[in-house]
Amino acid sequence: MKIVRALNGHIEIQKPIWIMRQAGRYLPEYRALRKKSPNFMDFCLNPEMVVEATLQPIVRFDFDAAIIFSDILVIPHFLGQSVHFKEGVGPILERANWQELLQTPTQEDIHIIYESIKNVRRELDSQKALIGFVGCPWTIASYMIREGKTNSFEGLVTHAKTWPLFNKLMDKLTTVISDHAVRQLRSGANVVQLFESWASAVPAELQQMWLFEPAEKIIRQIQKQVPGANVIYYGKGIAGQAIKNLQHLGVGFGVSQDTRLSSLKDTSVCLQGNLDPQKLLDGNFRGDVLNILEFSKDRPFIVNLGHGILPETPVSHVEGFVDLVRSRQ
Ligand code: 1CP
Repeated sequence: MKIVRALNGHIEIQKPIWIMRQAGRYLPEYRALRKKSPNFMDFCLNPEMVVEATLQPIVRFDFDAAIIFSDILVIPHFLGQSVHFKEGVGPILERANWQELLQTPTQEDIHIIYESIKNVRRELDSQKALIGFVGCPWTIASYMIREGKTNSFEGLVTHAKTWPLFNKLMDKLTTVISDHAVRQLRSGANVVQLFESWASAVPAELQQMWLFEPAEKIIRQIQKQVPGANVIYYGKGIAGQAIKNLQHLGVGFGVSQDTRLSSLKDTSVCLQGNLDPQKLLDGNFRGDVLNILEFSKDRPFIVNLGHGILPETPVSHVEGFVDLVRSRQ
């Protein structure tokens, strides 16, 4: 598996490629499938639909990896905080009974996700990696503590600092997220990606406590339970600091479009990403892709976007992107 080899420091001439959020909103076949299950959480917990949605981008683009169709917010769902997805607004999480939530274990129905992983692994070409994923504690907590308010991040950090049970919630999330990652790997995922999508909302003086300490605990727990596990840490907007703080753990790092690859030229870790999703949408991505390929030619690297693909992206642009990467021998 090319992606696993890259994560283990191997320099591939033709770089492996997959796209964050590749199994979703921009694909017509996904939208057709999704219509059959109006409730998004039901869709995530329907093993047949999950297998189909996971494999759709592989059938179409022959990516080097499939990412299991799920969501980072299955964790609050299985901790008993109900999650709704409102079209045009995003996820809305209801007010929870926090004392109870902090004391109860994750509902066992979460095993449906592990069944789906087993089923995908059986159907997927053996040369292609299956990626499992989790959201990191801060990113998940930032949705949980908004309790029904919509997607404004204004005042979130102050809210978190003054929220009486915030540290307890972060500890609980660290434990259940580690467990979710381990169980995905044990079910057949070859790689696990940690998404810290809202990392840049955290002020510098809180990065250690809210981002890097929980991430280190999760990664160490994964490595203890699954020796040799392949892990990618994606912290949007903070790749440089993440590498400084976590590189001793031997994981790969996602790089969002707001970080210049040249600022990371001295690192030897496996990097992933960096193409601006807006450029893929607009179709003016050729120069940037060539720069990424030039930067990565002597290092372990996974071609990807810097963040998730935008829903309006034309399928033909994705084809052009893949062809360009594969045309480099
Ligand atoms: O109606 C729909 O189809 C709902 C849209 C959707 C989809 C397709 C949501 C709601 N989640 C997903 C799937 C999803 N989410 C995947 C599956 C595989 C894939 O798409 O390839 C993954 C990896 C995620 C991860 C995720 N969910 C993140 C982290 C990654 C990132 O892009 O930063 C975050 C922050 C979420 C929260 C979330 N879930 C859904 C929405 C609308 C949101 C808010 C962020 C956003 O607008 O995407």
